[in-house]
Amino acid sequence: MTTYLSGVQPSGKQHLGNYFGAIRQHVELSKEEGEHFFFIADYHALTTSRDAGELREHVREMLVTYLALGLDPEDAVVFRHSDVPEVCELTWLLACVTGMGLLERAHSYKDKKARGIKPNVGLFTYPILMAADILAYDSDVVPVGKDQVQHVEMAQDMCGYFNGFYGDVFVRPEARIPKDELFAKVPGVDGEKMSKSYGNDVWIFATGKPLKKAVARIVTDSRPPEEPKDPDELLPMQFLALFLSADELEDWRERVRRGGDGAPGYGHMKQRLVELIEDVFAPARARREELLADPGELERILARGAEAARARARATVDRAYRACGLR
Ligand code: AQP
Repeated sequence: MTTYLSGVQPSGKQHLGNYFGAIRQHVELSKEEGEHFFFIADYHALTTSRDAGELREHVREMLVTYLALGLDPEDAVVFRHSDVPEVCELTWLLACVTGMGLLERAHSYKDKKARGIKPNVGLFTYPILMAADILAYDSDVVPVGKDQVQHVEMAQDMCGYFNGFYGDVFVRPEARIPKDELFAKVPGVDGEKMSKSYGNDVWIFATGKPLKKAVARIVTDSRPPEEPKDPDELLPMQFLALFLSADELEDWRERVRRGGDGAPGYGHMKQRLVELIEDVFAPARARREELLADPGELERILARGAEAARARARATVDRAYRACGLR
């Protein structure tokens, strides 16, 4: 039986990149045969969060987002990362077999540093905690966006180091990213990868004025609609491609290529995008409101998830302890 595991940081509101790159896959996979673990990565969020109330709020928002988008706790173990402190024990065991060089090569760490984000030790060692998350559940498949593939490869490396020293303790995981490059790495309104920490994101549940404002920020140029253009070079067209059916997308592309009278301008593209975001997420937005009104049920879901996840992680950590001589 295949075991699937993934997580999302409760570091703010979930954006289109989180949805198309990760959450949509999580929900789809949870309906397939196998074991499924999906968690709200609050330990990871601590690398940047400094406000206790806000972090709790974000955890609730993440849970509600998962549930509103169709993740059913009957199909998957849905849990909060910090309810399984066993992963911190495992982090130490993995840290002791991992060279500094491996972590120094992490793109995400290097990108954040290059953008002037002052890294703490937690951010630097984040890939070890992520490897512990993956290995603790004997995960076979880790569905993530493209930016996380290197971290899954690092988990493979750490699995190899530990097993190399102590025998076959951990299962080697594989990353799974969306087949289409556009979904695997959704651009932000500035054309870079959409990221909360880059401030270029669009919240999936935004609506009305704030949504229009977010979409208006998508970078364009000053060419008039009549001028024929290559649709692949236009950022608003990339956003539309996330949502449109193949036929409607081809129609837009053709009109952009042709130019002339009646060709769509950037304003038209953005207006259509606002409609699509409003429509596609409308049922989940309504469901989100219902879920927020029942905090007791949210707590029960987390408690059930914690119990199942913790039992599983404990067994793996005990196995690792015995293998390396701590028992
Ligand atoms: N732009 C993206 N395109 C496709 N997938 C993406 N993911 C994130 N951004 C994109 C995927 O979403 C999952 C959860 O991401 P995370 O837990 O790393 O953290 P996040 O804070 O939600 O993502 P950000 O916005 O990219 O965070 P920061 O700014 O903190 O680095 C992962 O599977 C990720 O691949």
